[in-house]
Amino acid sequence: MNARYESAKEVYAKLGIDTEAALAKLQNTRISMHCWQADDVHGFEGTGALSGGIQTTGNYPGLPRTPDEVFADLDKALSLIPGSHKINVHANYAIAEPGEVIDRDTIEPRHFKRWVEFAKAHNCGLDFNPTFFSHPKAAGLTLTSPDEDIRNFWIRHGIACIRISEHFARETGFPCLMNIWIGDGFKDVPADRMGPRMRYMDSIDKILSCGYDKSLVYVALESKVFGIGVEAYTAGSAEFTLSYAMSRHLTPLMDNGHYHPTEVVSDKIPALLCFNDRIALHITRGIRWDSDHVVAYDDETKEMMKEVVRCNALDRVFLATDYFDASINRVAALVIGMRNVQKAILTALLLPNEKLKELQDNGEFTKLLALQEENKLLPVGAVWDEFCTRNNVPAGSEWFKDIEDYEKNVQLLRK
Ligand code: RNT
Ligand code: ZN
Repeated sequence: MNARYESAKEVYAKLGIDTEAALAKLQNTRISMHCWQADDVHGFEGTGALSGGIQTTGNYPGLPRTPDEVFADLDKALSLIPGSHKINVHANYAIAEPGEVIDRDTIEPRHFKRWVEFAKAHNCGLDFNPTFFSHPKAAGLTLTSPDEDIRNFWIRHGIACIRISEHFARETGFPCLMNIWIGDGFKDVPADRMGPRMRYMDSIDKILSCGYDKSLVYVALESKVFGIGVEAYTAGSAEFTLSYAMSRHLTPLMDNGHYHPTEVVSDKIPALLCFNDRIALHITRGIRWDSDHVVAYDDETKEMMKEVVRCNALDRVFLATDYFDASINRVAALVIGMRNVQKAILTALLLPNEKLKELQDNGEFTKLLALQEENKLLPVGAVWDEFCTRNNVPAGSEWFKDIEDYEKNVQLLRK
């Protein structure tokens, strides 16, 4: 018996909060861990630089060079993250047979065999993302291109990805979220804002018209306000993607790095939950811009998770991490961000949410503020450590020793 946990349990019990119930809910909450933090979004195609207006910065040693090394790193990360999760895979992580040449429009489920094996071995689900960037045909526009050949190529890619998503769901037993995000846009003031959006609409309509099992695959659409090189205009703006997703009964996806800096996704979550059965999140941390820093246990992460919990929507929100920092140990980056999302969920689960709502409804705003502020120092850390221990994962900062060993014995040997 852990004395710290027992004492925290009592503190919470006095507030009417059941720590065991919170632990059970956290145990059942899967977060989709993005594979692409492992290797700076390179993927396995061996093609050139990252494009699409996203960027990794930094050159920390230990970058994995092969699929084997990526899988080893993901395995290490999962071993330090409590609970069972999902892995979020991008299409550019396809693995061709030796000597086989594949392109984005010819990928098939068999090219992701190792991802399915990895997921099964780790009791993970799999989510999927078409990759509409880092490709010769993505030098300009993709699904919004006025060039029919280019547009058709990317439509074929989208359809290929739906097939792979169905396969993932069947193989793992978990529905697969397939998220469409394109970096299409313009550096400077466009002459035609509607044309690209109409073509985007038509392209996604064509992808979806391939037909798929909606109980297996949830198609999401992610918005973005700008990207590097597309500062003036993006086709997939918030209004476009939300309207499209809702009109086609898809799942809207919000990445909290993709809005104007004073907008907060925490406030958008309950708004979208009023109208959508399911929504999806990319949890990230922007510093000054969509910088994709590792998720911290910060106010907005906590506020977002509070909304998911307070709306009783843990089973209606697809949670995923999305960031890429190449300036620190990449495995540690995965562990830190995933654990922080979990800590934020736990923090939300350990609040007297019903009581606080009552205070609001009764107009008792002084007391509401007082309690909200005092609640910030409740002993959530002791409950979190208990969660880690029960899941056979190091508690506190103990896990970092593993990273130091792994870095020394594995990552730094990759020259
Ligand atoms: C880019 C989007 C998108 C990507 C991944 C790699 O700004 O956030 O989700 O991060 O597709
Ligand atoms: Zn994202």
